[in-house]
Amino acid sequence: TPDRIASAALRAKVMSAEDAAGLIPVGANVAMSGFTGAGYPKAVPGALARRMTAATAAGETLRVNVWTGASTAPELDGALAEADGIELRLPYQSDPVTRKKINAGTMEYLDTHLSHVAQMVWMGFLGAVDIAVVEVAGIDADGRLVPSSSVGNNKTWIDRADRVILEVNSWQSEGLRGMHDVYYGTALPPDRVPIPITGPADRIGVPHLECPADKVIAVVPTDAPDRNSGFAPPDTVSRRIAGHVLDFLTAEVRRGRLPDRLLPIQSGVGNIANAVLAGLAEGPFAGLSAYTEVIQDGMLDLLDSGTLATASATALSFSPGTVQRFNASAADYRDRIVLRPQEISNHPEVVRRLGVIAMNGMIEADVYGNVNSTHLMGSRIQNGIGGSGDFARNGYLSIFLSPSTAKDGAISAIVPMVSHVDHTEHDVDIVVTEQGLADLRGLSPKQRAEQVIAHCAHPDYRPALRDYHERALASAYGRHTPHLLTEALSWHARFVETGTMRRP
Ligand code: 0RQ
Repeated sequence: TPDRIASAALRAKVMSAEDAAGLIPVGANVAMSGFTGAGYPKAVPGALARRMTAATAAGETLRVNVWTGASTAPELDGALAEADGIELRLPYQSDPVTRKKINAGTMEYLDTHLSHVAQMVWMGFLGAVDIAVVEVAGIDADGRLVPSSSVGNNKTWIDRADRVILEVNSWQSEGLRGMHDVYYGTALPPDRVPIPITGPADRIGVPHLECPADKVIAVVPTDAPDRNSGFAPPDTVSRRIAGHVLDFLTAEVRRGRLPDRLLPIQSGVGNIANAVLAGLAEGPFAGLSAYTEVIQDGMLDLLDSGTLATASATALSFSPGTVQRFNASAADYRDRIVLRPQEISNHPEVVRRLGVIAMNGMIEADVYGNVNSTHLMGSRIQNGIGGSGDFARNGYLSIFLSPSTAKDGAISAIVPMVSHVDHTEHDVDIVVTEQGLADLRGLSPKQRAEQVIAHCAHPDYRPALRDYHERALASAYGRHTPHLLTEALSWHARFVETGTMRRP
């Protein structure tokens, strides 16, 4: 690891994770690196969690607020949540222990659009960044930092923090050097200028992070892999969903509403998104581009096959097998992959300009096209909105995907009224389940309901949805978006009471 720390000034600050964690004050706003299990600090959070547990045993309380790029890993979110050490968490998580504490009401969680976090910090809406803990892949002799497998909010964390702890992870591939594009041109209103990206792979910044050496209070060498969770091989349901999306895109090209090479694609996280990417590999497309936030296995396969020419993102999130292959040849991808700060990878201005095709998973949609991406039964958080809103509202096409049922059919993903709204009917163009695809563009609410019920609902729930819609049409207070107010959320209530949305 000393090879990775070329700056003598920073090499002098090398210390253990325990010593570094000891520098984090009680109650601090701690801004950490990490995005979808990539590029998060591997050692200091665990050491901080041990300090917290020791404090509790001694009758004291040591809690901090934790800000990140997006989701991290058991070594960060899991360890700190287990130690009951997080007062408030933002902006996205997918950790089981964290989820449990949030839903038990013992941890505060602020679920924010990922592109908004950096500007919120610059505007002072969230308070001061007391300390940043950032993983890098190396430190150059002049003190410049080589970013790691995600960029996330790291530029903002380092710029705004009073003190910075760096973890230098020698597990990260040296081939990452030069892949990043860190834009230092952002400003606050009224001094903003256009973000000069007109093509998905444009480079507008520098390949490193800048950090004054005197801000750095500790440097901790590590050698540990990213989370690298695996993907389930596409099953029948996800293959069908992918098939509907591909048929739709092909038809849009035929109708002249999309170019042959489509428009830059954005794909969410998870197995279904991965299956859609696998489907693209089998389709007729070549030379495509991606303007997205995460590059996962499916996208790397597309880059390898030439289906995808270039990909812009803020993080790499591979399975254990794929990351080995990638790390061994990362340098070969430098001209095709650009990793940017998340405020740029998800920037509404750029997403709108490029005309991104946004494809994201959802928990449920209602018959009128409102989408819930985050809450189970209206109250229990699953993960968070992540970047889905950044892309959905501003994309050229906004597509939401889900199996038509969850929990072995006990839950319908198509409901009379969503129990929580992340993406309003105004932000949703297409809803897809394994049953089919509903194209909601240009349709009134009543017309949308017909499409969603006919094409997306599971046959077991279709008659009940039709019945609801017909009765609402006949007797609702208003007939524009007809609802039966005392019944609209009764499916969710029934599930909470009986364990199924099915009628007895
Ligand atoms: O639960 O894990 O207990 O089995 O939700 O569902 O079907 O495996 O689908 O992995 O694609 O996740 C919306 C959560 C879908 C995800 C969501 C339960 C289901 C299962 C996962 P189990 P699936 P996916 C870019 C974009 C928001 C962030 C986003 C997500 C679990 O896509 O977090 O889009 N999106 N970011 O059983 C009860 C329902 C359910 C349900 C699913 N209707 N009721 N449970 N589940 N539907 C990436 C970033 O921003 C970083």
